[in-house]
Amino acid sequence: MTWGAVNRPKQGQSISGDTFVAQEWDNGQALFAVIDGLGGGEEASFAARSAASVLEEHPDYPLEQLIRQSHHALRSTRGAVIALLRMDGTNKKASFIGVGNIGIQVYSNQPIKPISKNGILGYRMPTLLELHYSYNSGDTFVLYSDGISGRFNLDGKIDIALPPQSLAAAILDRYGKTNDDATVVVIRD
Ligand SMILES: [Mn+2]
Repeated sequence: MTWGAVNRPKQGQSISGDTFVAQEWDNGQALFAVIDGLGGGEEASFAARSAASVLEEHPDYPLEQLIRQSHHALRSTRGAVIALLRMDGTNKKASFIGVGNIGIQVYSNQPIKPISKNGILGYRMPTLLELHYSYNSGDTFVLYSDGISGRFNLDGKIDIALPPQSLAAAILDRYGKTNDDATVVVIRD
């Protein structure tokens, strides 16, 4: 499994209200997330980091439990939206839960079209929907915050065969909005 990530604040800000999590283990398991704290600056960053801390402390917990625990941890914050992806590289299985507006695009011959439920960690929990997929060796998963234009997966101008870090940087470069924090995580396995 290889992955790459970029996260930059909106123009004129020094702190990004987005964050990401990327953790891998020797047994082929990995956990990835993109988290967008509501608003911007310090308080958004604090909210996003609070959710990231929950994931980093308990990366082995079931996805639903991680979402619920993050929801509780964010109750006195601005709130955040999240997309959470667990990969099992040994068995080529992926599971996904999204709450709120984080995008995911998967390049695969398998029909992998994860969707998120509307909601905000810390404020409004939707009925959680955990999705499970089998993927093929070499498939590419892209998680991105709403500081990235969703056009990137439609107009075919990005070479998705680029190595993950280069692909993440290319997506940010071409499709990043200057008026929002922007994060891209690319995983290939
Ligand atoms: Mn945003």
